[in-house]
Amino acid sequence: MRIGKEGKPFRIYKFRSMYPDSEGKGKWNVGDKDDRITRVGHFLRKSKLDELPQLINVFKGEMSFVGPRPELKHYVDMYTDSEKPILDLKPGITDWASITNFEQFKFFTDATDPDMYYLKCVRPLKLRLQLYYRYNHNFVTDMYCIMFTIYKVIFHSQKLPKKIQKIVDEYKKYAKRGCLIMTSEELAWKIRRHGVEMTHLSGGGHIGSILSVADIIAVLYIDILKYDSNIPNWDERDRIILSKGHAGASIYAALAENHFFPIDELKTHYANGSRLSGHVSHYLPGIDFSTGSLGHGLSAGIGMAYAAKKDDKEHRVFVIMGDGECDEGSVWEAALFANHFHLDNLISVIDYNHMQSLDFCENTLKLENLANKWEAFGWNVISINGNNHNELKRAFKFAQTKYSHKPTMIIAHTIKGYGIPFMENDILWHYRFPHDGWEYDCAVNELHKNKPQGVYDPYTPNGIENPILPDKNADIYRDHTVTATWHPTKTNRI
Ligand SMILES: Cc1ncc(C[n+]2csc(CCOP(=O)(O)OP(=O)(O)O)c2C)c(N)n1
Ligand SMILES: [Mg+2]
Repeated sequence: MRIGKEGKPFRIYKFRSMYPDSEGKGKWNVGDKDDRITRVGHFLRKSKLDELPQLINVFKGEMSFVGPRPELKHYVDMYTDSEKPILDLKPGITDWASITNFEQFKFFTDATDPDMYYLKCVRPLKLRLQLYYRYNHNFVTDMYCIMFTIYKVIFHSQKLPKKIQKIVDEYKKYAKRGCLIMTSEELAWKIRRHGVEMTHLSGGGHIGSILSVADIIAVLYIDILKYDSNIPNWDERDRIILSKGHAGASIYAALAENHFFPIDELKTHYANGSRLSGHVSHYLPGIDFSTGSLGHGLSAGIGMAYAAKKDDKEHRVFVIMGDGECDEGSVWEAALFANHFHLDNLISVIDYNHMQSLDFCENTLKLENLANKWEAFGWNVISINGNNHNELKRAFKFAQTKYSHKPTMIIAHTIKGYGIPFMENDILWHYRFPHDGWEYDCAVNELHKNKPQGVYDPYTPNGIENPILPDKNADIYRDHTVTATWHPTKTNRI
């Protein structure tokens, strides 16, 4: 059985290539030395003729000639929100992923655990290509795909269409440096998990701010930014500035997960003498600009974008700011400059969580209507849900339109503390770190409730057994803003 359009299961027709009763014995995935395959089966699989009976599925209306290859149910169950649109299409006999092939058999032959290889090495690229197909296919590309499939089957050619080759090359670059591709959702989860551990161990940091921006950073590092961790200062890399530098742990985690430095070093966050200072430090490979004093990142990014234009360079500059940070006058001076010099190579994001350090932004200094303000300053403005990966990816893709002659501002509506319900929208967690006891135990277990399958938690692989729970006096689910009526620091002025 396979999963078809809109998640409906159907029986797929295939020529048998295995001995009877082989299914379910051992692995789901099959390498070409697997002794469950018959001799004729080897021939059928190599020549791809085992797929031919799927013409019956096509005539029954369950499949198309071209479309994402149908998956087994347990793999479809693992689809993240941004992967689910693959199910909008009828599955097909061939697609970009199947013609890419990328030496699947070789992978499986060498693999001691073919299932793990499928999960970590084959599936990520396959899903990328299927999503690419989902959003870019039309009649002409389908015809091209069919012809290419026939060509490859006859000539066993490794040649690929240019666009597909580009995606595969990107994948191989990752594979070469030992990094198995992650989805942005997986990286976001890891950023959150590292963030909890780093702030817990160091007794410092801004966990609410880290959780708020984790999705933005993850989408940038997985789907958008051009970089090579082997050459951190590569001249053509995209530049990125986390202007809300107090959330530095988020970008440190993304860099470590992408092999800029060892993951173990994350444990030194905030420690004396560590390169991972509490606020973002350029002593680390992959960091373009130190931040922490709010209000400077946009100006620095604009300098970089302006220089890139002057030097005729193709790279882009990304700046992530906080909404509270927009209280700084320097932000608006920079806004004028970027418009005046038509910096369409500059993409900025505001992590619009409506909170700053002690209160809601609107109680501190009114920002509304934020989108109108940036528009009035001449920027291209996109408002989205900044904790939704699909919306983030679409916004960044849209912002990539060159020659618009305008800088782009993505107003990303987020939730401070996102991912750990008792921290969400509670200002307490701007400065407070998860302490020993229920705070740490519950934070970890809340994250584990939404852990994507296949992601490994290096600190508490299975979450925390027998966690300490908050007692009835715990300071939880209360309004901790300075304007809250009960608050001991409430002043008459406010
Ligand atoms: C120039 C400057 N003033 C004050 C601070 C202290 N400070 C640290 S975080 C913060 C609030 C930032 O809020 P926001 O930009 O909304 O970021 P969030 O934590 O909500 O993501 C402040 C005022 C600072 N780091 N820099
Ligand atoms: Mg904020």
